[in-house]
Amino acid sequence: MAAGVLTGLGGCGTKIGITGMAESGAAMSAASSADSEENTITVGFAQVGEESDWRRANSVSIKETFTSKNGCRLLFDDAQNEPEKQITAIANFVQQGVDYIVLEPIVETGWDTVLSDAKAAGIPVIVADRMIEVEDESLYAAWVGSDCLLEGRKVCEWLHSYAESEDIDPSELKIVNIQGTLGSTPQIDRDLALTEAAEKYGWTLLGAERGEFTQAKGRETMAQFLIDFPELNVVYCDNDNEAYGAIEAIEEAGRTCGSNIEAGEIMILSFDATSGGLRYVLDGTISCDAECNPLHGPRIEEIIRELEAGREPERLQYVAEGLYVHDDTVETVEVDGKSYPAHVVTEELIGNRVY
Ligand code: GYE
Repeated sequence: MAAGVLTGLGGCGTKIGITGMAESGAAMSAASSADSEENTITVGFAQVGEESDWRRANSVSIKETFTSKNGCRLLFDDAQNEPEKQITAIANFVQQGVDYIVLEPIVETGWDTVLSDAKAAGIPVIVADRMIEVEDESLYAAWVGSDCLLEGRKVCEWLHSYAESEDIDPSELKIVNIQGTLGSTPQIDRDLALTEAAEKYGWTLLGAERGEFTQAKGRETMAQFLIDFPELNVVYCDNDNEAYGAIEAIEEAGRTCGSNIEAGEIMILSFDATSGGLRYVLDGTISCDAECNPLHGPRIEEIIRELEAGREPERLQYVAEGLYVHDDTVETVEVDGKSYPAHVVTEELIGNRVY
């Protein structure tokens, strides 16, 4: 299988090069390149698409991690948000006999057959970002990503506490939901948190429509919501790019975004907390934004390193993430008995953000 040995701290295969000190230059470089070839780890990476700022930052993280300098050969496939294409990408990686397959799945289902083929070929699969639903859990070695249900619950608990401290009756919260790609983990889990909270607290859920995690679709969906539900006062966006689109549509309709819904503002809630999203939180356009961290490259590298060393990586690896808000009305939120701080966004915080 993978010929490289993950040693050192620098990256994938670091056994590159120091061979044949006494050889002539030409022979030495031939030996070196054969040796580095032998030690190179080939990673087939199946990416979702380019739908969002989060995704672009994620792709950069992957490309910066799996470099030839780090002893890796990266085969990067962009499925352009089409599940069929992504299955084909995995099938191709199997056929090419890569050392590892890394899958960031568009949707959760449909993976059993192609991942069984990977298993039969002896290629370990690492799943990152979104999750998959498979009958045989041994079809992948480990998963790393965000707890999207927790993200959703934090945002909903923030809304609940905010409304309470402003004396807003729960039924007066008239919410629309701009949904991410249907069947993807962040859509399923963030929206589940919303429907659960709406039920629990008695909020009014006016509608849920797809926004595909993109700015263009977010804008189109929001424009329609404003026509269908002029009474709406809260927009729950499944990511920042949808929020950007929603903001455009709201401002075009002559309305204002902000937390003061009693004064007629429309409150925006969002996910990702990219620097663009946080800038909107700072100026009050977005009220609350839950972090979703896209920098998975080094985390996946660590998993590969464990596997190369013959160890079993932890199966489910959740990334710790923060909650960001415009003002200090709510200082902490509680989910499942655990308390999480709501960080008021500052210029400095945005400056330190790398995505
Ligand atoms: O929130 C969104 C992206 O899967 C967690 O996908 C990821 C989501 C992220 O397009 O912006």
